[in-house]
Amino acid sequence: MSLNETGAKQTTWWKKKDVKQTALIWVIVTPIIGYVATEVQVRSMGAPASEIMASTINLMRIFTWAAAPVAGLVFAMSATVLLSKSFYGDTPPPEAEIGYRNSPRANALWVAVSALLCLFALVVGMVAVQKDSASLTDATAMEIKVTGQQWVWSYDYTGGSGVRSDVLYLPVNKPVVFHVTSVDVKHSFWIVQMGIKIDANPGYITETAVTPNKIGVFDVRCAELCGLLHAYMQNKVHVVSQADYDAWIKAQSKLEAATA
Ligand SMILES: [Cu+2]
Repeated sequence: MSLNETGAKQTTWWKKKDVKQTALIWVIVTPIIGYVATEVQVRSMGAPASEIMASTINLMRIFTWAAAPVAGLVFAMSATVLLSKSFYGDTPPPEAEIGYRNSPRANALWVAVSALLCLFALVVGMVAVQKDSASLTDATAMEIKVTGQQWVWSYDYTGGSGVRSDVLYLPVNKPVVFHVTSVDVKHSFWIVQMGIKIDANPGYITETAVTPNKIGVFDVRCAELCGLLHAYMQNKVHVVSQADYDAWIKAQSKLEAATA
């Protein structure tokens, strides 16, 4: 207890009922927000099919858990105010007079914590981007040209085969660089479970790279609203063994020779 300037007894700030209530709500909602937000994001995209996706999911978890206490505090303060500060009298309540009092210490703390969180997100994010873009310069990578057009993706396999297809086949554990472009409007090439996404712009070639590390069938989507049938602009990527991939390329080349 301490005395304020009018001589009345004043409770220490952290012993006040509002503060205790806010702290309690904060402690309860923070883990709920963190858990629900990470799990909803992670599960909606399926199991990772590349190292990049695994590290992206990891990054999403870290960022979401770092942000959860901030969201929790905003929620707790709002809930406290909404639940216990309603007033129905004709005249303003006495505490309305002291409602807006600036606290330099609280401001300083808020700025410092925000700055630290931003710095943390920046550094951790830049390290992840650096790591992910390393595969772009891999000399052993195979190269595929990706073309977006309303509303289909097509793939040209370089390396002399001359094969063009509207499904993507990739050998497992082999780095691949995509050269992405569009013939009409802007699209965005996105392999969901491999965690890569890059704009497909008419007149430009953008590049992204990945090493698929799991055999299976995964989703390719367009991630840029590109017209009426945008939602249907999707197909599959089949990740297969090197032998199956070679057989598929061979079969496709024969097919194209026969129809030429
Ligand atoms: Cu599109």
